[in-house]
Amino acid sequence: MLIPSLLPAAGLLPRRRFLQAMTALGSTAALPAWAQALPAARTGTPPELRGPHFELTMDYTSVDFDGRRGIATTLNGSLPGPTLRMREGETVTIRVTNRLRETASIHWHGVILPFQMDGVPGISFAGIAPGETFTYRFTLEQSGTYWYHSHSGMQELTGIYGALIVEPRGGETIRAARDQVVLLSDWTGDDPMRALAKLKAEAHVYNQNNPTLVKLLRDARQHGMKAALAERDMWNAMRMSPTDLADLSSRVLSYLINGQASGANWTALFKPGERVRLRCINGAGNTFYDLRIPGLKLTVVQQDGQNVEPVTVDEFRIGPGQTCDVVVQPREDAYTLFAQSMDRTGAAIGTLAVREGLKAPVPVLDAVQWLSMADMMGGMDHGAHGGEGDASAAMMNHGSMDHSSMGHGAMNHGLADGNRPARASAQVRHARTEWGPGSDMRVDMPRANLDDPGVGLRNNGRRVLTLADLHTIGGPMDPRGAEREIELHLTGNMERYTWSIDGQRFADSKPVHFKYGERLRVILHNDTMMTHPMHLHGMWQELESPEGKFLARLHTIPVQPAQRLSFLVTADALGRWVWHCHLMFHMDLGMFREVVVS
Ligand SMILES: [Cu+2]
Repeated sequence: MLIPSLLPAAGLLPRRRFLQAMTALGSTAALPAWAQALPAARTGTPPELRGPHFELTMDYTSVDFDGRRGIATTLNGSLPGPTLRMREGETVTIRVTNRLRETASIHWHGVILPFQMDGVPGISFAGIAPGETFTYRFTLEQSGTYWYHSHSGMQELTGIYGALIVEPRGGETIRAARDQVVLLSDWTGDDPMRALAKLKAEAHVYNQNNPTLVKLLRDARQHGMKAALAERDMWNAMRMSPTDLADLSSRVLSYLINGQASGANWTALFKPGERVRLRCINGAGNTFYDLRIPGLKLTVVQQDGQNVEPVTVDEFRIGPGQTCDVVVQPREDAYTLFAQSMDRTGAAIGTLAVREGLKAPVPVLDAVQWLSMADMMGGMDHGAHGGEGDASAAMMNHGSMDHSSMGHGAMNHGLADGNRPARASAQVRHARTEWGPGSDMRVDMPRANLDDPGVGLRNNGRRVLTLADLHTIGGPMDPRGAEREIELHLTGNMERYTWSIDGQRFADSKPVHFKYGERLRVILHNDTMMTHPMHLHGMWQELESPEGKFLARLHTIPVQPAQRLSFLVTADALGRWVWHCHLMFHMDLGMFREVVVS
């Protein structure tokens, strides 16, 4: 049984914030008078600025993405903002001036720095008030491909982001004749806050792939009408959709490469035979991209700024917040850079070519794959129930069972010294707060398979990168095992369009505490049907295999539906940090925690 919606969800949106956003940004339907004369944003490969001193100014500009017009918030008039090049070991100063009508901020995503420079309003600092300039100053202790973005309101969705490249102290070890930033993002044709309000009112409003009569008849032909109807009954009983892959779709989003929609055909140049490094960054507010370049192998050399043992693939999925550097060696005249959205409603498309004006064939979008039972329930053996129509909601633990006897808090499973488990515990501990309206499903038998490329990429005939393929060169940063284990559950209620951690929104939560200097293990357990790219500020997340073997140092970890994974953290950064899902709406609605290191 599901908990029924008790309130008209749209009414929950704070009205004041909604009005503010509407006034500040206007809407695409009718631009306010003040916005009519705005300069157009510069798009395409952005200008590059070199350190150690940088000046950035936020202001409003107009944009037009293949006919989808609107007002963007941009940096130095450019979308994406300038690419910032810095050097490892350098102390940089970045002066950010806010000419917007609202408080703004910049967060340096993946950069290890003092928390006062981290740029999260209300946690790290007060934010940058309209008309003010804030000076960021920090020393770079790392190198690699990173990016920066606003951490205020919906400014990231409306254009405040750019690439940040830190050159290694000892020179590049990744050999390439050319180096090109490929910054993927998305643009809401609608005002983001209005799109959010629509999702609150009707969670599936932008889903273009909901099962149709045509698909029912096709399934019935293949599997028989009884089985086809049983499957639909099951999804209906759970009040969920097997195609719930993205909250927003191309109905309301334009998919961009370096600030250009497909019609602009953004092009990167090369000479045949050259090794070309593509620094792929996903700066989208909502979109997971599946990127491939038909005809070219992609050698992954860096993930989240950290060099990895090279692995050659045909395709990789990149979620909001993640970066992935690949080296390619093109020999023909032109190739299509094809980044389809995870829900297959559109793609960001560009070209790699020996000169401007060329195009290569563009693949058709892949067919939509439905979420599987494993995405729903994890590792149970469901064979016995298939197609019989008895896959009821109760069986899947949708709130009908009494779990009051399982009152484990998810936190503070302290372990005595000398009793450091080599691997994460497999026993699922749902927090008490998960039995509430904030959570509409709980997975009791999660899957731990890190070699799953995820829905849409399974068995597609291409070699697809998975988390299990990533091996950061040099191994873990800290040889110690975990002294303590924390388990956090990613939760949500699709009917109400709410997102939370352990069933609690940020507003109702207490900070997570790390002890300064400790090495701890964090288990992330996804009790929803969506993939959440989880980003921790200030410290690295060192992903491990289910057997407890170190895999990769990451700032953003995508956790698939019904998946349970773990990583180690060294709490070596004092102060107040945050940890959140990098899907903007999920973050805004409460899949967000403060982390205090003391
Ligand atoms: Cu999320």
